[in-house]
Amino acid sequence: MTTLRDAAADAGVHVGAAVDADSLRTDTDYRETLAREFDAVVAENAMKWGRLATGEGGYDFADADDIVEFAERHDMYVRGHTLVWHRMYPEWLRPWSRSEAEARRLLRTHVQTVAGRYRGRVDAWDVVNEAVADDGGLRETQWLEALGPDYVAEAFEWADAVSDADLFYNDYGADGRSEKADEVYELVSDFVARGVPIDGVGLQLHVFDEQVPPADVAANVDRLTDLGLKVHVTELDVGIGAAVDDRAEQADYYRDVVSAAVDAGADTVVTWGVDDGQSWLPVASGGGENPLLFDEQFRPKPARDAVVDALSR
Ligand code: 9MR
Repeated sequence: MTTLRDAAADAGVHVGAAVDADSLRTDTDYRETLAREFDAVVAENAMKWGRLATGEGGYDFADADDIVEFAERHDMYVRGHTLVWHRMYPEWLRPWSRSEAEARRLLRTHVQTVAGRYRGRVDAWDVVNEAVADDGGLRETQWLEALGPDYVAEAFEWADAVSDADLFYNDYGADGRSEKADEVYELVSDFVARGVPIDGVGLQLHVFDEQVPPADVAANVDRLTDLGLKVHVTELDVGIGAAVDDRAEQADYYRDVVSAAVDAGADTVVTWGVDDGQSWLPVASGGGENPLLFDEQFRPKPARDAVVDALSR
């Protein structure tokens, strides 16, 4: 049977999954499915600041290291997620209670500690995640408030100084044609024009309220690659009962959207989890369920075969 991994290798792309360090340690099916079917990983949570931090200035890299070591043992491409985000950061940080200089020093030190530690081992970093607001402009975050609008570009400069990974801007709701997709396009076009060291854009592609037309994804990938940027689909999942009605429709959508993205030049496709038993989707949003390529028993679903098809054409 052709695995996802085989099909991706033939297509010259990576196919990955977001992983959880505990499952990797404790669940044999999880480990075997991941190693057999995927050639790329991203830590679903283990590289977020709030998970890494042990106290002011302290770090515990055990979970993140386990994921990277697993990837190395199985010859996998590693996406790092994420250095700068407005969520899941340590409670003690309180950027709003700091001077601008102190907030900048703390954020820069964090970016450089983590990106520096994994130099040569993480292949692509989501340097900044979800900095664009849903209704336009930059999202009002603690970082915008503390540092001003240049913090996004600064983060890329800081990461570039210590890392040889490809540096990505990653966001949701910017996958196809939307005002937010245009905002992200403007942001990264400006970075390219100004020589900010950005290498790519991550389109999350969580599909749980309505389908993003594959042709729109292709058009977006096209215009981003025309800027000279790489494009990764970074967090793909497709909720049944919301965006699609059943497994067959889910498979069709996976096939169409993956082939549209890859044909337009996306070179990595990552699903936000391995199996339906462990997805953020049902709990977090109510926007459908069972969104991934393997069921709770790690049996391949029609969607998995559809992605093999999409990559084999
Ligand atoms: O799936 C992740 C969930 O387990 C975490 O509780 C949550 C907060 O850290 O983040 C989820 O992953 C998000 C990702 O980091 C960024 N894009 C949206 C993802 C789903 O919410």
